Amino acid sequence: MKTLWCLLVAVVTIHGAFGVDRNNFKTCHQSGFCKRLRGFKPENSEYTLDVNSIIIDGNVLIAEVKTIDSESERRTVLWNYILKLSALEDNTYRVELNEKNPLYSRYVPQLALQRDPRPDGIKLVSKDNEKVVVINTQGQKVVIIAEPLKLEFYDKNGEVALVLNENAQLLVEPLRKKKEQYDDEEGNAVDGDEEGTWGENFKSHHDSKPRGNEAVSLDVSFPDADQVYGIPEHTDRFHLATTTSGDPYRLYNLDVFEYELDSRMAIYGAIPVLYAHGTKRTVGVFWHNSAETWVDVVNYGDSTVVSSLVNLVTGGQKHRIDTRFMSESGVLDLFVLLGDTPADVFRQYTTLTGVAPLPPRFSLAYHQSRWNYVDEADVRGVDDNFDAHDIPADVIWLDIEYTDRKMYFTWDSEKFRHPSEMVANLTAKGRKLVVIIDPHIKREPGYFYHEDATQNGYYVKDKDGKDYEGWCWPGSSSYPDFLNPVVHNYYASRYSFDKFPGTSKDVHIWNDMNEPSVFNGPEVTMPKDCRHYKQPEDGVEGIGSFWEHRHVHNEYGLFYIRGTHEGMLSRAPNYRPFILTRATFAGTQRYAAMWTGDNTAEWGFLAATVPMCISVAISGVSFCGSDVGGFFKNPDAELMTRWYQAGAFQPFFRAHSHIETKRREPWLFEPATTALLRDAVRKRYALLDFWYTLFFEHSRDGLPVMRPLFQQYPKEQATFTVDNQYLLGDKLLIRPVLEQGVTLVKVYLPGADTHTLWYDVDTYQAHQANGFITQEVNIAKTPVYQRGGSAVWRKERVRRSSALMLNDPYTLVLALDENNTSEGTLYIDDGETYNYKQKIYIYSKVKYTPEGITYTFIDENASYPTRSWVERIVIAGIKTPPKTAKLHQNEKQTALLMTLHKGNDVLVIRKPGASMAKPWKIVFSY
Ligand code: NBV
Repeated sequence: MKTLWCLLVAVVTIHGAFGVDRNNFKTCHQSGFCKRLRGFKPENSEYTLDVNSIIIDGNVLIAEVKTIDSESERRTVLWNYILKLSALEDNTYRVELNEKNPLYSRYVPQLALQRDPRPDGIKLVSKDNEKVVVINTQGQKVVIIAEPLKLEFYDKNGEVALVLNENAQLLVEPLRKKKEQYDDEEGNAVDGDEEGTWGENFKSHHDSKPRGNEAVSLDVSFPDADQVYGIPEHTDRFHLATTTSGDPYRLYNLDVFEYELDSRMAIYGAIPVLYAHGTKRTVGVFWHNSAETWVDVVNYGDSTVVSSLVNLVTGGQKHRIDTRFMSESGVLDLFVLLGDTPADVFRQYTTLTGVAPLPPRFSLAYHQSRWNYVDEADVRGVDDNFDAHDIPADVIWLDIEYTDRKMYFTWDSEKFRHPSEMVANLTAKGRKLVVIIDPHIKREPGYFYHEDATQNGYYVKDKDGKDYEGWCWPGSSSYPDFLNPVVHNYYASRYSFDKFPGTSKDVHIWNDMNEPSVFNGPEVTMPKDCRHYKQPEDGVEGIGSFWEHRHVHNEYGLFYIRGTHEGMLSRAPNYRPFILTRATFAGTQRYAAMWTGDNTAEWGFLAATVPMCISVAISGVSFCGSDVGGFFKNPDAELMTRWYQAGAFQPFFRAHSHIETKRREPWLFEPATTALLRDAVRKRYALLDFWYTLFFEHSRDGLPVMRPLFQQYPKEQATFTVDNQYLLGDKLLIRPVLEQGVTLVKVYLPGADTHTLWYDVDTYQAHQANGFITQEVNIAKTPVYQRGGSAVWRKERVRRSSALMLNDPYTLVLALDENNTSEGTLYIDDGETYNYKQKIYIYSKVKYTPEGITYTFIDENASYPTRSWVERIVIAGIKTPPKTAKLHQNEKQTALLMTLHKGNDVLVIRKPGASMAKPWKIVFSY
């Protein structure tokens, strides 16, 4: 039966109509709680605060909340809850609501937060029968209205910024025991509960729901907001759409075969953070929940929202957005990020969930992948061809076929007989290998992993407590329960060099299929009633002694990559690991980079890479990319070229393709196309140190590397909906060509009110920011602009890999602003170890004024013995060129040569020769 099913999948893959099979995935209507909760629209919320119960304990306000049957005259109390409001560092509040005496504990994600959030102070300002007012140390006020319960969060100007339960959609379904069944008049067994409470069906799958209904829901309103963003991963545009017609946005990690564009369907990742932005302020909410979640959005400014509704709710005011989170289970736990700028909220989110640690430098370079490089000779050929065609490359990837019949941590002994030699060949040129390791384990007698897992009970259990068996690449498979610390340790230990022979510190890891993907499971994933490890609690047995998969689903993939991370750190403690993951959740950034999964070689999918990656970037995961060229189907030369050009300016730059596509390494195209691909890759390498500096700064400030325009230009309304352009840091503006056959593109240049200049990086032509310009684009052109006022460091020498560039000289590009100044930063270290933690690095600032240029160390007590020096300085937009320039370094002075170019506004200082290991300055005279 299983073999037949697998064959069917293969046949559909090859011959079936292209596109997602929507029947495999639930609509809101087919998802019991989504249907139930969407229909829940009480006029008034039943939740009421007991003002007399309030206590303040440290930074937390604790109070009792009751649901009250308002219809009954005696105001019967239906259920008792505890509300907690905590004031946290960085202008953040946390709101938790749970039953006072729950039947079982409810699941709280274990890995999303980087640590226990740090407290801020809270002060009770006033309290009467109607409301309670508190403030944090920033003076930001929260008003809790008692009946019906409502929480208003104020901004620093004293205006309401965000309201919880304004629309009475707060709900925490009480946990209860199943009633005895009895027979109804027709003789059917019924339990007196609403249909579906104790079990649901989807297609041929039955979900046994042993705890019954346990959903949570809350509405969040954002007065004055123009747009909301976040809650990836979806293929929809960047600013979220009103969901009143159609389904809400769904967050449920799923392996969606041939996913479609412009969709609110769930795909591989789920990061439940949402931001609301308008010209007045930016705020955000982080819904701390790992269960299946749906999010509704109503933007009263959208033309699709009927005007009567606008009038009814907002009195005709169009700047307002209502949202609503609904989760199948878990605790109601919401973090409120009070901003008030976009950068503030993005940072507040990473203060909670962490930042990406400094990646190894090679991982920011170009990666070459394919499903599959078939054997060692193939890998060798690909590696050599990069050199033969003068195209830099840092990493070659091996997909699932390198293993012995999809048994991870093994090699196919025919095709990969000498993995160590293969790796050594790559590392000789400074290149690395990445191999795939998936979570599913082949149930193969004699396979050590399977044997160990079966004997020691490492697998996730099915609803009856037996090892769960699903179907995946290796055939019959089981799934280790990474929630169990013992399993986590076992899995991590598999990465030690003796246990995974053929690997070295230069072999890094790709974790795919970690949603988890189960071919024959409901919605291609694990049944929700599977059982996971739960830390034992005294006296708790039965249903309360394990977590169900439904509680932890969106966090499973994160548990997995955390194990990988741990394993790689233990195998080589001083080397920074690189991990790529497909499934994401809040906190993923602390362990891995992500990519957008199995896209298609079509223009729309190229365009989708920008909104998809900026959405995850503002949700903490800056290290994002897509399969360059498209995974399914064969790109033509133009699409391939545009994808390389776009990918060269996105954080994770990897070409990858499906096993059934034509081979498409860069040299397999016409020479003219190969030249364009080469050029795109070289552009990436020239900017590697710029990328590396951005990631270093992200590790310190938690801000996105790839930024939406509104982050830097928050008052400029036109930026709010731009999702075909973005910024790298605050310096480069990228407008990749995402359309077929165009010779002109429109580019929005922000910053008119501050007289910002944008310099075309290819020509140094300056544009005064003033909204849209039309840019000519031939097939070689990617519109990239450097902001006037910024300095960007480049390395122009072509090498085979980034490692060979380590000590290469720099070119400094200074783009001047209207005051004739510019500045920028640079981070330098060895690119691969943790020695930077011992202050072995350089973090420097370069500053240009008409008097001269200074290069100083920001972190004065850190240093790194770089052999790099300054080869060239380009000053764009210079109005009065100096007559002489003198370098001062190490108590020596050297006169420098300069040439003036292009309408006399580009000055080039030739071979200044300054060492980057020590501060220096250049002094001009006029
Ligand atoms: O491991 C094979 C593929 C991989 O190439 C791709 O990048 C992943 O997203 N994998 C999915 C499994 C199935 C693809 C149809």
